[in-house]
Amino acid sequence: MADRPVVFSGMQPDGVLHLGNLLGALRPWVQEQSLYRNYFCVVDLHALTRQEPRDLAQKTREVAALYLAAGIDPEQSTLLVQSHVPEHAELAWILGCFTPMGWLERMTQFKDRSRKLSSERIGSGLFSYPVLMAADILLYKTDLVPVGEDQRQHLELTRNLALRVNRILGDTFVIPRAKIGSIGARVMALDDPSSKMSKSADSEAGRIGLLDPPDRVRAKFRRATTDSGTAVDLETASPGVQNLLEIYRSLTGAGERELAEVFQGKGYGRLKEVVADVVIQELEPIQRRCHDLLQDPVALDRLLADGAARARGSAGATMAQVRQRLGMLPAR
Ligand code: ATP
Ligand code: LTN
Repeated sequence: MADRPVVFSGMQPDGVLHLGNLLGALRPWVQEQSLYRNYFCVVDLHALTRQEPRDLAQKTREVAALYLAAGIDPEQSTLLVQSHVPEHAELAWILGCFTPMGWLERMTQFKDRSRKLSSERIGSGLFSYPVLMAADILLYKTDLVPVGEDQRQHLELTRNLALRVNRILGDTFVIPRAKIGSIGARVMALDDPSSKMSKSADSEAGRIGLLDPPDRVRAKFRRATTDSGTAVDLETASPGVQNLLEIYRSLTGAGERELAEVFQGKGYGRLKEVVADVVIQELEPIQRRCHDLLQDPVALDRLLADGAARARGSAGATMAQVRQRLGMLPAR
């Protein structure tokens, strides 16, 4: 067990998880969890950067329940809440002292988000968000970080930061690698295939919530943006149609030839129905299990407490090493 590569990943409890989160991250985590020593985190401190932490405790439980419902096995993987392991925030402060402002200024996610807010509403936490993410990853000497395509730039910053600190302090951190799938790593919004499906977008119509009932899923797919064409291949179809085909491929494992066999000449109305069907079929058992898990919050909290205790073992060891290399006076 100890010699398996370490995997770390997380999601913010700032809304209901959606199909993009499932296909880009959660499903790949589940599919490969037996190969690695895994830490799957609910990153509640990151969610504070949205500055409207409504129902944080409830949403934290809900994300944890969805991890489990989708197939994360707490025997095989450590499931933790970020704020239960204070070493995350401590290492983030230290790493922040070694992070050039210019690196953070280049982050496209920061630029996108801050463009939408007045400067009074941009907390410095939003700016240093990637430093906390680097701390999450480096704390566990992580080898691999399975994420969606949108996180590639944050991972690059994490690697550069680890290299920089290793140069200053001597070899301390493992240099992690992003693990981004070839299908499902960028699910687009159903109502606007030029932007990714997102928890925080204003329009509900663009995302399929993992807890959406079947009729809502079907209605959203019916209204999905397509066009008046007939192409059902991944090269020439319009972005909205390609997105539907990608979702289908990700859930069924169908190859490009099969896409043509299933959908050629059927019209986009039929494509939407079939994709809605496979999505509903995928979500049904997840929703059932999630509902059951949320019936017993005490058991869920206990499981999260176990996860935090396990995580603190590794996190504490890394922090002891970091403090010693920085020359901090040990507390007696
Ligand atoms: P927001 O859009 O509000 O920032 P989010 O939906 O991106 O939120 P996160 O908690 O930031 O949610 O992301 C959790 C994981 O899901 C990350 O690994 C991220 O890369 C992945 N992910 C998010 N959106 C998509 C998407 N549309 N397609 C594929 N993967 C995604
Ligand atoms: N920034 C990530 C969430 C996140 C994360 C992490 C992902 C926070 N810490 C560590 C992987 C590893 C996002 O998806 N928006």
